[in-house]
Amino acid sequence: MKIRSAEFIKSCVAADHYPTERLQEIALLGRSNVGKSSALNSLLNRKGLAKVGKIPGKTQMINFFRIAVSDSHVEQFHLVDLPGYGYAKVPQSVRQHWGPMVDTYLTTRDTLCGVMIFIDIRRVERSDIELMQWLRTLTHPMVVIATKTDKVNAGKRQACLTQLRVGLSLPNSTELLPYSSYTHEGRPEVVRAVKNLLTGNI
Ligand SMILES: Nc1nc2c(ncn2[C@@H]2O[C@H](COP(=O)(O)OP(=O)(O)OP(=O)(O)O)[C@@H](O)[C@H]2O)c(=O)[nH]1
Ligand SMILES: [Mg+2]
Repeated sequence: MKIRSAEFIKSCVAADHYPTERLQEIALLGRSNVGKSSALNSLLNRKGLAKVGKIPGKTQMINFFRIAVSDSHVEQFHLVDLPGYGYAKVPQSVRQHWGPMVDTYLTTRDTLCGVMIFIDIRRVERSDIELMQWLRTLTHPMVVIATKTDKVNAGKRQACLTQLRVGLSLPNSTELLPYSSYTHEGRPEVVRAVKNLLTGNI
């Protein structure tokens, strides 16, 4: 699946502002600062398309991107970059707003065909476990991405992935893909997973 173009469409907080264009959507979910926006850019090979930040809480709205690809099964789709959850330093007032915003998106958006959940390969936190428990009740097709693999020695990767699978109680049927936005490690596998979500093969 070759990326032909990738463009930002709009940022939204409320459902009545979501794009009306009915393309299939894949949402990127995960803790603040785990690297969702960076992954979106690196997967698409577009630096700066989604805003990235050193300080958690960079993405504060629901950001829609239109992606066009060369592929026999898929032409266009949306990637949706969501604000992160679970970072204590984000003010309570802001966190209270994000919850319902993301919840509304995930529970009402009928073009949503899958979610990519980003977890730091180095640790599973309580907020990750809570997110997974809640997502299971929504039954969206999902893949889990273990991010920032460049932070872990190659020799320790497998142990970290096993720990992550156990920590999240992930069944073997749920894909767990290692990825680094810095080195692009795991890119072909993640792109394949995106295609599988779009074509209903996950
Ligand atoms: N080492 C390493 N750092 C990364 C990687 N991906 C992202 N980062 C860094 O992690 C920080 C957060 O990245 P973002 O992409 O903004 O994270 P986010 O999940 O979108 O965060 P929110 O928008 O706050 O939810 C930035 O300083 C990135 O440079 C990675 O694969 N490896
Ligand atoms: Mg972000």
